[in-house]
Amino acid sequence: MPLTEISSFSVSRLEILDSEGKVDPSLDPGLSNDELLKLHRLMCLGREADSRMLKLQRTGRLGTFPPTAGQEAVSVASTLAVRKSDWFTGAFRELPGRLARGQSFTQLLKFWAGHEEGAAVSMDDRTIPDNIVIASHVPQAVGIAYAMQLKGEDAVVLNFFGDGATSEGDFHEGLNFASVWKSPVIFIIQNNGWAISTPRAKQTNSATLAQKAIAYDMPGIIVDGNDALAVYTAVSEAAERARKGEGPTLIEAQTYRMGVHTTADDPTRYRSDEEVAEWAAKDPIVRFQRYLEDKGIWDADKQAALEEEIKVEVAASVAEFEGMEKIRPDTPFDHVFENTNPEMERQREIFLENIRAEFPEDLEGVGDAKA
Ligand SMILES: Cc1ncc(C[n+]2csc(CCOP(=O)(O)OP(=O)(O)O)c2C)c(N)n1
Ligand SMILES: [Mg+2]
Repeated sequence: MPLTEISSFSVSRLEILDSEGKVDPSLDPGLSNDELLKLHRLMCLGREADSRMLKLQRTGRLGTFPPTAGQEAVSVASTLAVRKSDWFTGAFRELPGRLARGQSFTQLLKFWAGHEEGAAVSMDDRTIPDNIVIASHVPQAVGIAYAMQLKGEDAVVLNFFGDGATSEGDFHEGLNFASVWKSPVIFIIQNNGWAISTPRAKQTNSATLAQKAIAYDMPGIIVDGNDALAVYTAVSEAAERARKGEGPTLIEAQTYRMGVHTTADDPTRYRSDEEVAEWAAKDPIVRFQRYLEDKGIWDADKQAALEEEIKVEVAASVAEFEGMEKIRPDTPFDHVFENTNPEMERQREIFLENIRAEFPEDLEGVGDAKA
């Protein structure tokens, strides 16, 4: 009986802009100047919005949230590579992509302030709110894609999640069925090397995350996630395949979160200053800016003017957010079931007792709790 090789595989990595911002002309996706400047503006907007959120949280004006600085290229370039009629399903580190998608910063602030309106998106926008339960939105994204197939629409679904999510059963179940049904999903792993304090090496023994696509017989590719052009190219190709009925793609975007996991985390306890410095030198925005300068369409004065304009825009959203009516801290209890029940009310009362004891100011001027 011969030993026959049934399958073999390789995994490729795409980088178009190096860390100095030098482009490989043979791979340049050829975006127009307007498209390039829009991409840059949205990455800068994401960075400023994120930094304002951090200040709001540190001064007690916003709840816990997961900062996105360092990961702007993945979500913005992916979003711009698909159409408005496609779907956007993210985890919780896609603030810049959400802004690129057209969600208002005020609404996103409401979301992180625990205001239910922040999660009330119109289905016409095809942009699903943040998903905190790791990987549970992967099968949901496949379900949306399958529905698009049944309805005969050519819409594709962007589905973002982190490296840690690839260890969850939901990830594998989602990929399996997307491939069986040839559903139009683009799975994008934001591989930032860490799942809170768990490093990538302790997450999986696989040499790459992209190779997990092989088992499900779909294309898997690694991209430099801090290179907006590489992300744009990989997502455009995946979208084109999906629209032709050729099924899903898995993209491993290698990136780094420059800040804390969430505002409740202290990363100095588990990662080194050297590692952070190494990634700071690969900043996706600085790199893109150099590329634009080399093309002769950008300079330091234009950058300063853009940053000023964005600061004003972000400040206006913050002012709108801060002007909104104060919400009762127990409103989440209103939204668990259509009709409340004794157990829910018992838990609400325990919650309110704790608030009364520790944060009585949160109950001032918000009216009575709903019974
Ligand atoms: C099912 C589930 N388990 C645990 C958690 C707690 N948790 C929140 S974020 C996180 C790590 C996620 O890591 P990764 O998927 O790499 O995303 P990143 O935070 O790096 O963007 C964990 C374990 C959760 N939210 N959901
Ligand atoms: Mg991670």
